[in-house]
Formats: sequence, structure tokens, C-alpha cells
Amino acid sequence: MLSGGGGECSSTGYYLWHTTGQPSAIGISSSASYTNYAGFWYTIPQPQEGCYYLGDINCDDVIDISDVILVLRLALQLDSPKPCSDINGDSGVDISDVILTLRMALLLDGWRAC
Ligand SMILES: [Ca+2]
Ligand SMILES: [Ca+2]
Repeated sequence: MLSGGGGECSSTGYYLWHTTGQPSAIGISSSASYTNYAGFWYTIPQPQEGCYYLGDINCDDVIDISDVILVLRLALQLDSPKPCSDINGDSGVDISDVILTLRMALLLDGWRAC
């Protein structure tokens, strides 16, 4: 199925989101270098797993004092490394990252995607 093209149709009883020139589902075809899931959308995209914000260590979509404490624990090597904890991107977690996380928790700095 080619994304793009097609369009959207709707009525009071239905909503259809379609693509180009495919009147029915014909299944899966493949070769050595590709797999084609032709026909209707094969899967529905799911939200990405993991934390969204840099500094949101507990992945609750908020940067607050809990995250500051978690980054402090990482800086003190009390916990194992966690994704999205290296705020300044220097490949380590130290007091600078704790301070940057605190600044984001206090809304002094903007939040960035992890
Ligand atoms: Ca959080
Ligand atoms: Ca760092």
C-alpha cells in the first residue's frame, strides 16, 4: 500500500481513510529485499515506548522534583543508568545534569524531546 494519494470520505454512518488504487486487501508479498503489506492498513501506529522529555526519568510526561531526585541518584551512581538522563549531552550524568533537570522542573528552561 502506498501512503499518500487517496483521501478521506465520510458520512453519518462511516469514516473511510483510503489510499491509491487498491480496491481490496490482497495480502503480503515479499522478495529478498522487501515485504509489501498490500491492501488495507496492516497495523495501527502505536505511541512510542519510553520517555518523551529529556529529564523525565520516571516517564510520567512531567519533569518535576521526582526526576531531579532520580537524576541526583544517577549522578551519585546509586541507580543504574537510565535513558533521557544526560541532559547536557556530554555522555555522562553528573551534578550539571541535576542542575539542568532542576531548572526544567522549575520551568526556568524549556523541555526538550529525549
Ligand atoms: Ca517525570
Ligand atoms: Ca551529562
